[in-house]
Amino acid sequence: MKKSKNSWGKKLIAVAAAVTVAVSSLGIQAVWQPQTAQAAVKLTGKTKKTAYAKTFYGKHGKLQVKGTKLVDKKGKAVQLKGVSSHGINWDVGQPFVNEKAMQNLRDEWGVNCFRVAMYTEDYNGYCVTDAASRKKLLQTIDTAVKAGKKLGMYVIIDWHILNDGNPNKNKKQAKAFFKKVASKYKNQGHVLYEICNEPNGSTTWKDIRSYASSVIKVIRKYSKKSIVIVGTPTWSQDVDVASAKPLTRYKNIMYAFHFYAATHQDYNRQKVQTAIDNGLPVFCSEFSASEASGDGNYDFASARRWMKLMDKNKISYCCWSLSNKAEACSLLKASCKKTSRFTTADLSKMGRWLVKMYRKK
Ligand code: IDC
Repeated sequence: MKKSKNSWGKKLIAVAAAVTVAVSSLGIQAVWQPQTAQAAVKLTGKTKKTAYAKTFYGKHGKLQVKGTKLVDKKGKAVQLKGVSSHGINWDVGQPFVNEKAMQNLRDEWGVNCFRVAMYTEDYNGYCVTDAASRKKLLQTIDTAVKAGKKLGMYVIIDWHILNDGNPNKNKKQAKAFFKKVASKYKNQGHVLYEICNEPNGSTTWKDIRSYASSVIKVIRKYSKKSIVIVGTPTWSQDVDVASAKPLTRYKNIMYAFHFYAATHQDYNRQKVQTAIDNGLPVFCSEFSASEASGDGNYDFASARRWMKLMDKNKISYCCWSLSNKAEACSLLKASCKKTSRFTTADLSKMGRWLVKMYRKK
């Protein structure tokens, strides 16, 4: 009885897969996704031993920028597949930044890069909180950097401006912060710096260029070659604008592009294409299939179109966010009370979609 149930299940999956293939080969966007495909992700929550040389960092080492691409120590193009923390200044973000969780992402999710998002002016952010909390924020960054080193994963330290629309508003604090982290992590080849998450409001590319020049100068005093990701106007969407006048003084600079697939569509895809055509190295340090609010509906068909564009151009990406907050973009269910050892049942619909996609690559 059990056996025939299983084989019926398998037949159903096969039929569903055949329908999907047939539909997509007709050039029609498959909006309908069979539930069975979602169920295919199986996570045990267990960790695996991996020889360092076999880890992503072990294989590729320190990254550089060549043309529009990220390349490894041998000059071979690489694409990072990442997950971003939620804000480490919130309790829906900080607890998930731990070595075990990062190892779960490495071993079972197909992730090779972890972004530590530290808000600057939102609640308990680095520029508005007290000394004790600032210390804790720095410790959380340190936890991620150390875990990344041990696990052979890349780690992005993200100065997460948002409320403070213009990065120049807290430029002094930014310079002091990047002095601290760049000097501390100067020998850590797996660390990347993202210097202004999402400039917004009336912030122009000229404003950002001026901010970036001063902050990169500080980073370069200590870390001569690390990758620095610079945010772009309109919540890191205007990479086309940046591509008309990129920063030229320093090497290994990339430009942030963010998309939320249910909001951002062809108009934004064209911006990325223009930037690439103009030779700009783009890094997609945040994305989700949700709306830009981080909540609302998913648009997986749009997300698939985005991934196609990213993969074709070998653009690296990080998915927002590793959290159990009750919002669509969270990769964990709100009912998940664990901070590591995630199993299939702990993943949200977004989490299951992401893992399935990452594991295929
Ligand atoms: C959102 C979080 C949400 C939090 C809010 C704070 O998901 O829980 O309350 O920030 O304002 C971004 C931002 C990122 C946003 C995310 C979703 O970089 O901070 O996180 N988003 O709105 N840009 C586009 C979307």
